[in-house]
Amino acid sequence: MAKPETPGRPVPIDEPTEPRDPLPPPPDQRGPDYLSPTGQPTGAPQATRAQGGPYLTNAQGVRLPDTDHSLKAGSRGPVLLRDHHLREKITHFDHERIPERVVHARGAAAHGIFRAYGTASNITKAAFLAEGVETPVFVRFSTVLGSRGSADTVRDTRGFATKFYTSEGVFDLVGNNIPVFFIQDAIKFPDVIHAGKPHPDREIPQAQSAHDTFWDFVSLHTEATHHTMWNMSDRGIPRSFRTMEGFGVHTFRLVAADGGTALVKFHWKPKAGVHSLVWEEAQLISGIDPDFHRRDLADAIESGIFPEWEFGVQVFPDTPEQTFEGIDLLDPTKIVPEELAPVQPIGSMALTANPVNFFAETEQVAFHVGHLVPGIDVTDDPLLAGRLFSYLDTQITRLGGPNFAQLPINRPHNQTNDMLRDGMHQTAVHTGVAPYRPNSLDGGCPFTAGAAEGGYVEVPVPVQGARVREAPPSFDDHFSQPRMFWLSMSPVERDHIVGAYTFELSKVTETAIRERVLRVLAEIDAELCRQVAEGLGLPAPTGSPAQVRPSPALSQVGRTWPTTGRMIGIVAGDNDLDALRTVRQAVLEAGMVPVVIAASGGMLTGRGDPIPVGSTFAGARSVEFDAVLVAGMPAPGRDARGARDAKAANGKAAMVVDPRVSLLLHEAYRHAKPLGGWGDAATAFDAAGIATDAPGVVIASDPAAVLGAVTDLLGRHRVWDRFPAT
Ligand code: HDE
Repeated sequence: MAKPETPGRPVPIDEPTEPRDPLPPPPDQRGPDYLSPTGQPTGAPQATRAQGGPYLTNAQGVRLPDTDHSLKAGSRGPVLLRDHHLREKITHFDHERIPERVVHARGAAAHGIFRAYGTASNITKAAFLAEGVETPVFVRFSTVLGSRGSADTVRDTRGFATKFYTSEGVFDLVGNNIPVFFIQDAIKFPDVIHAGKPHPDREIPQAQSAHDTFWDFVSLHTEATHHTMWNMSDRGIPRSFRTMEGFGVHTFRLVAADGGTALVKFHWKPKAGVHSLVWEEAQLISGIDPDFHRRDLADAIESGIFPEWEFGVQVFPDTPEQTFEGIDLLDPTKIVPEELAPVQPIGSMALTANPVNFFAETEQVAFHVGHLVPGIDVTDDPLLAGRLFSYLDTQITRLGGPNFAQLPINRPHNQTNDMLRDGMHQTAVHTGVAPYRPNSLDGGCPFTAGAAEGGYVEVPVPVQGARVREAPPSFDDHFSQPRMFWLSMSPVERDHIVGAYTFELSKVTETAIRERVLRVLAEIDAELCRQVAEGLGLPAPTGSPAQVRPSPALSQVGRTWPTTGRMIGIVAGDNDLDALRTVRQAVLEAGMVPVVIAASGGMLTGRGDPIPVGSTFAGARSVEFDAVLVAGMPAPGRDARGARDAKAANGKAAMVVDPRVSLLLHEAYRHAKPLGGWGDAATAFDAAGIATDAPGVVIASDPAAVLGAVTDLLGRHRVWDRFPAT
């Protein structure tokens, strides 16, 4: 039936009697083409549409004639209390937020697929680790200390939590990008987090460890020294989630089909290599693009450059001592060097799809170290024991009750048949009258499953001991592994560590705390301690560092990695478009992302097809790129007042080079990024004060050769020999 027409209102349309798809938007209201970051049209995915039907309704399904005006007594009169739509809309909005995670609040996630090689089948019966099995996964990366809205590139540990939706139930590997933890016993977790979080009076600093309480705690609890050392290294400022290693941290126990057990440590190895930012770059990004890591992950996946990791295990015999080569496997502040126990690959993971709704997926996902499947069990690591309690507990507050496993992102993909009932936010309509067992009313179902039917049977490890509040003597060594880490670093990585300690401690106001940290550093290495003390203007104490062997596998430097997915900024003008076109295409073919940076947006036009401008001198900053090329020499931008002023004052180079290009090149140079150029690009480098024969600066007449040389340099991530280490 046609609706009556209201004067001054759009003409109503016939109501459908059956639900139907959203009406197509009129041509003048169509959105822009949906492009991936590489400029490929992708088309808006079906799931990103907000509408589920042709008409707006309220929560009860009643169609609404208006959602822009409250119900009033006359158009200038008071709003009426009986306006249910107004109250429902505002009330729902008022309750849109849930508490953020108490730690790891800031995160980003993606869906993917895990494929098992089958190489672990001799040590675990876990079905998802059998050869060729593919398992959907959801992975959330996070920082630890910052709030939900904090910047991505702060110096911190990163969470690396993976939910495997296996055929036998959900397995969560809730790991970090650092293989050790601050504390050896979960009972100290509130202490370490209270110390790391902003000060309770002013609530500053946000997402930083550079403050008194953090350093007070870690210098008083020297078991934190190893983790802190990793934080102060380049691992604390990853280039991308895609270039981070992941670690299960604790030792786990695997159970084979024949009942045999082995102890293991889990590792994720990024196929793109392990890469970091430099500290100044990380700080700049915090302001320029606080969403840097989140954006990088989403852009890469959307462009089809799927981040990949290899999954591996270090395997140790399950002896009663639970040690390996003298290392206590239950101590989460210790690693086992890969030279002693190589990481054996058992599968690989690719992240292939972005979440379509951040809240429903990334925010509501609930990980738990106790989500285990047959074939994987925990050990008596006292840190792990506390975690087994904490995660379920925290979800009840965060997700508002005990039924969070029913949320779509948390639901197992296999059948569940629990007898958990009722409670806040219960969405299932359970049938039957006998949610207990055994019963005779529901046909005796469900039955329990022994190991033969795929039931989860805990390993019957004997337990004994007096009830004491103490740690074993093997937990007392707090310095030999931090020293091993320090000795394993290349000179440039050591420079970065010295710089990080000096920076952080210079933000500490209490001299007593700085002095206490120096005493800890003296136990790691005299030279490290001396250099940091010098930077702080304090005397360097002496210590007695242990004799240890380095573990070369800990260094990020010296290896060559694929460059897929790297961002190449190309500064260009309208001149020599043929070379630009060729290089841009070659960058794309190499699986990297070219971003043409020009004086103004739109298209570069000249001979041949126009070339899209990806960023402008006003919008681009060096920190967005892994390498920068100069395609010929661009003229100053339209609003480059600095260039015109410089033209009056200075010589030839400054006359023609936009100062924002100089800043871009200079920053990229300072951050040890590969640089290249052809044509008259040397002028731009001259203007930026960069020697064209400096390490990692490739100027040549053949653009393809320049790109080749820059790509080779990028394979080693940064040109560290540009700044020989002290
Ligand atoms: Fe966590 N941790 N944690 N943690 N953790 C949480 O659980 C906790 C620890 C880790 O993306 C919380 O759902 C205790 C080590 C990640 O959703 C909470 C202890 C490792 C994430 C919690 C630790 C982690 C969390 C807060 C000391 C690396 C984010 C929100 C015994 C192996 C997961 C939540 C996500 C989150 C407790 C130590 C990794 C409060 C008590 C060690 C990656 O339950």
